[in-house]
This record gives sequence, C-alpha cells and structure tokens, in this order.
Amino acid sequence: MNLPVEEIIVPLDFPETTAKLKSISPTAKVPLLIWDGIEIWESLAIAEFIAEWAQPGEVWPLDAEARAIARAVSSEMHSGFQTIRSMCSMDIRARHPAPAMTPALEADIARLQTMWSGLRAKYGKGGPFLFGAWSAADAFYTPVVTRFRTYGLPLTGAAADYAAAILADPLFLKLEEQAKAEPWWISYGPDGRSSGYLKT
Ligand SMILES: N[C@@H](CCC(=O)N[C@@H](CS)C(=O)NCC(=O)O)C(=O)O
Repeated sequence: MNLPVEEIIVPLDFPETTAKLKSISPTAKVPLLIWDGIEIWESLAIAEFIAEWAQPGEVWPLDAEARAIARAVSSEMHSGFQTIRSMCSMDIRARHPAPAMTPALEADIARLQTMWSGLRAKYGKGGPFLFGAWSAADAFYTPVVTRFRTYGLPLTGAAADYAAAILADPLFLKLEEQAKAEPWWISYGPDGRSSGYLKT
C-alpha cells in the first residue's frame, strides 16, 4: 500500500513519556494516526480507516466470512490477552527467560495455539498468514508472535509455523532492524520498569 506517512516515535517508559504522549495524543497512548488533520486513536479504528482507502483485500480478507472472522480475532486481541501482554512485555530485540507459568498465562497461550492453528487450517490455503494472504489480523498478532520468541514460550505445529512465517516476513525483518537500531533500553524487573539511552 505504501502510504506516505511520517513517523513520530515516542520511547515508552521514560520519565518524560507521558507528557510527550499527552502533547500529541488525546489518550496519551500510541498508536495515533493523524491524516489530513483528523486524529484517529485506537489501533482497530486506525485499521478500519486505512481499509476504507485501500483496495479490497489489502487490509481485510476479500471473502466475507474470512473478513468477519479476521475482525473477530483482531477485536479479541485488542481487548484481551491481558496476562501475556502484562507478563511478557513486547521487546523485539531482547531474549528473556519465560515467566513462571500461571493458569492465566497458560490459558492465553492455549487460546493462541488453538486460534492460530485453526485459522491456518480453515482459511490459510493462499499463503503463510492467518487468512492466507496478509491481513490486518496479522498486524494485530505480530506483537504477540514476538513475545513467544522473546520469552521462549511454547507453540507447536501450524501455530509454530505461523509464528516462524511472521518472523521471516520482509516487513517484519525491517521492523526488527528498526528495533535493533533504537538508541534506548527498557528493562522490566520486580521493582518496575527502568529505561535509559545506550552509550554511543
Ligand atoms: N487500545 C489501545 C491501546 C493503546 C496502548 O495501550 N498503547 C500503549 C503502548 S502498546 C501506550 O501507548 N502506552 C503508553 C505508556 O506506556 O506510557 C489501542 O489498541 O490502540
């Protein structure tokens, strides 16, 4: 699609982060898309806004059933998976030991295993992504895939193949390069989060 966008990156977890976010975003959170003076917050709303401009099939699957399911699993991500999100913060370039397994974390992992393998089996014939060709559902699940790698969490079969396909995708590899080039570090420990700039 190659939309002409300019990125403003706000490093999270610094003392000045909230003030910076408040100065550009009504919710003091990212992502936020500003397009022709319209401010759109919330990742799902951003995906829908872009889908209205894109060619059919570029953002959501072409098939009506697959499109409805893609929206359902994207909403499920948007509002759920609180345990894996809070216990395994996204950190593309780091590798951490897996946190101690709890029933809630186990349940998140089991649901992702079942969802990804089920979608691949039912809708995945035309390519390596959840609905075959890339869709916004993959954008919602890419951060989750990276958590499986960062924390060495278990995945098997078609779900593991899906995660591998995401991590080998050229667009993800570009994102990973950008993450590796970030000049700051963030650490999550028992005493909370700390951050700083790497020495050059
Ligand atoms: N429901 C929102 C969630 C936005 C959100 O929680 N963003 C986090 C980063 S993933 C954030 O900006 N946090 C601000 C902070 O940690 O100071 C969406 O999907 O867009």
